[in-house]
Amino acid sequence: MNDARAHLRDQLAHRIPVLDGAMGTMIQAAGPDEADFRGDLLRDHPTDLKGNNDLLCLTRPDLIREIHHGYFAAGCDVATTNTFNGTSISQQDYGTAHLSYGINLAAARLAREEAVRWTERTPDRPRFVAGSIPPTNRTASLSPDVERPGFRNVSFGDLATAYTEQVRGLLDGGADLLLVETIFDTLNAKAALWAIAHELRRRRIDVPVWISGTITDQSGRTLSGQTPEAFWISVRHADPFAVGLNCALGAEQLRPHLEELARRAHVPVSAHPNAGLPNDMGGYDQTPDEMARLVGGFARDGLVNLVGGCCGSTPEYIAAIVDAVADVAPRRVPDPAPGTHLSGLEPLHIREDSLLVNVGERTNVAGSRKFARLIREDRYEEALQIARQQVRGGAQILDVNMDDALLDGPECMRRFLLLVATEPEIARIPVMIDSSRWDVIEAGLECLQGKCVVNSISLKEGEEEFRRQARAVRDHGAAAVVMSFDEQGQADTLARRREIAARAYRILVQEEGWDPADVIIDPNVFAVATGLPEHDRYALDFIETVRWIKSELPGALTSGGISNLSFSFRGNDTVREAMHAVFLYHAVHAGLDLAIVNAGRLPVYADIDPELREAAEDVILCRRDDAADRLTALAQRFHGTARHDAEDLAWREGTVAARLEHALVHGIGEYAEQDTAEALAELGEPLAVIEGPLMAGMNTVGDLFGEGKMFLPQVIRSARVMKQAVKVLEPALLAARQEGRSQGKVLLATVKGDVHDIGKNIVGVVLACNNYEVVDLGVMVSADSILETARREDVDIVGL
Ligand code: THG
Repeated sequence: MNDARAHLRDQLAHRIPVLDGAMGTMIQAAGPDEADFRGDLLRDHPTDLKGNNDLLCLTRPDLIREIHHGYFAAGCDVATTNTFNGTSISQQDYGTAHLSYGINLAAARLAREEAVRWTERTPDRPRFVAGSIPPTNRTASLSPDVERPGFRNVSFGDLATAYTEQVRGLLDGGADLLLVETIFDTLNAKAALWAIAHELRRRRIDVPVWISGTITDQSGRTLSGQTPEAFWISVRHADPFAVGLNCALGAEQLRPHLEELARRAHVPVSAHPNAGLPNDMGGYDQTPDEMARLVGGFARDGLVNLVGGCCGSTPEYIAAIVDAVADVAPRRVPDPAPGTHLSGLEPLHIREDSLLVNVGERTNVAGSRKFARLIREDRYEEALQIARQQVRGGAQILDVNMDDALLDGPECMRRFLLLVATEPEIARIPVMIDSSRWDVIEAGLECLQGKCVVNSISLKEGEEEFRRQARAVRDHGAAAVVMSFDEQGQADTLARRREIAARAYRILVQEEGWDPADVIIDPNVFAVATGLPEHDRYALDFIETVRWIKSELPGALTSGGISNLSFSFRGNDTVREAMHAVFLYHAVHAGLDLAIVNAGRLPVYADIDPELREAAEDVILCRRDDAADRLTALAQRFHGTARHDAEDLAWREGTVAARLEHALVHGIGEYAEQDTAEALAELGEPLAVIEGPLMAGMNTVGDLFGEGKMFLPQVIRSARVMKQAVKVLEPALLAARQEGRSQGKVLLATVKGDVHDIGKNIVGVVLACNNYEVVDLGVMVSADSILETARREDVDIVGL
């Protein structure tokens, strides 16, 4: 076992080790100037480097070493490296991406040297180095452009490449642990975890991985919209040595989220909050004693196994925290919760006593003519509507399939899933990536922050390929459907189905170390009542295989694509749905866990016409030789009673103001234009529409966000609807504005390092509507360019 792991494990059994405090705060206090940041190395670098703290590892190593020294002297056990902007992605902003490896190498060496020195002084208390692996300044799950929700400025692949380089530097420099921290987007973290797993495997070494997320607002969610528990489910495949929360909120506000994590995580839990919330000047007012009292409270209440500080904390704070937790027993680490745990933005638990899990089938180009047409015609927004229908119809997992010879499968999968990620109502639930093509599955895996299901892998191409795919699925932290296929073809008898299920289970669970709860076996649902007698036992054998799997392959789940069953009755939905209901009734009794179905279109077994039910049952349970003929005959009578699922449009009945508010709060764009036009006709004046119903709606959104009842991805949708509405008003606004006198000139910009401009854009519109002249410099704007423009344009106000 790795030394750090063994030592920390011993320590964790009886005390609460302490991590250091903020690096940035200490650097800021030391006040290095531009020349310090440049050193000799970057004397002639073309852009400003001040603020690129990580560079100081190369150009002012003495300063960084001194900071580590200060924290060890304060009594911490673990130092974090000065690498919070250490990926090539973050370094790009400064034109120093090529220095990433060297920065990380130097950073780990510096911390290591200091740790060794302190370990020599206090051999009974060895000190360790955690390589800090940051979120970077981009998010793989969110679009930086409100109007293009499917757009991303960074991909999983970009992140994995950058993280690999960082991890190499940190490991070569002697980091004992790898700390993936301040995670605001779990997809970024998953790319880091993927890179770490690959690098450690390549080196054949064991290094403990520590994962720490961040909750940035009152919604109690990560920036990309996950609850703490969904976050934990999404990263637990990395088998972390500890998981925790850090940064953003101070200790007081972090507490409820920490409690949720501590209840769920079966590994040690850490907390290194900020020293309270920043004040108006960006400083921190909480005193070391106050922070230590709160963090000590976490410890006394059994919530944590490791603590430390984030922004605003200094050696004084850490010394106080070391004191506060010195004699407190660590949190008792619970056993893992039994069952299968998946996640979208929210968790999905499948336990032994769970009801059947409903997997929505219609987002499948092979399973819905309408979905196929929308994808082919590039109408993704409308295709999303089908996903929404599945969710509203009760789907708990969404099956997505883009297998069509005429489509670019990986690209369609990527585009659709990236759009799904921006629809909180849909992204709430986990995705099932349905494809027989590995490149499509991989494209899907790289787009999902939650723990998804791969549908499917099989022994079709032999054991080696099966193992290869299984490992890749696991590296991405997904569960997998295993189809009952092997080198000889698909299993269509009870014996063959059992044989393949047992073999796949043995390979995955006994040989590859899979948690059986991540193995979902599909014994093949085939069409029955086809007219061929050799198909008669298909349904019954499926049900019997399910029963056998549930008793003989402990922990594994079972699944099936139910609509396949009734292909011979295509066009007759009444008969098909009756067959599905009867089949599910028996399969669920046998232990079926998941069913891929048209969510919302399953009749209740007891509601089916008794005559039809009996005929369907005869077919499914293979009870008589003429069962198929009898059902076919009966089908004529039950033909064509198709219903259609109407959306709940009651909200359309309200006043125009109420409708606009509803659309803003729920992020529904479809009617925004028509309702805004109606409001304009009613109120006569574009400004009245903005200041009246639109602002009222946005205020409600603001209130809900403030109360933690909405989270960022939902607010982004509201902002999109707002934009749609404002666009309708723009011509009238411009006409109106020419009449009024300018109230003044305002420069607006989103500062360098940030691409999120929702707030700025709304402020810009509102100001423009109030006859201010707005100069909008866009996003990622440098201080120089802001100052230069402010002077040149002679503005009255600068808003950043
Ligand atoms: N096992 C696993 N995955 C699967 C299947 C399975 N994925 C695909 C499929 N089978 C399950 N999904 C569907 C989706 C739709 C239909 C059948 C199975 C279906 N569609 C109508 C039809 O073809 O008649 C479409 C009608 C329309 O176009 O509106 O029946 O078994 N692991």
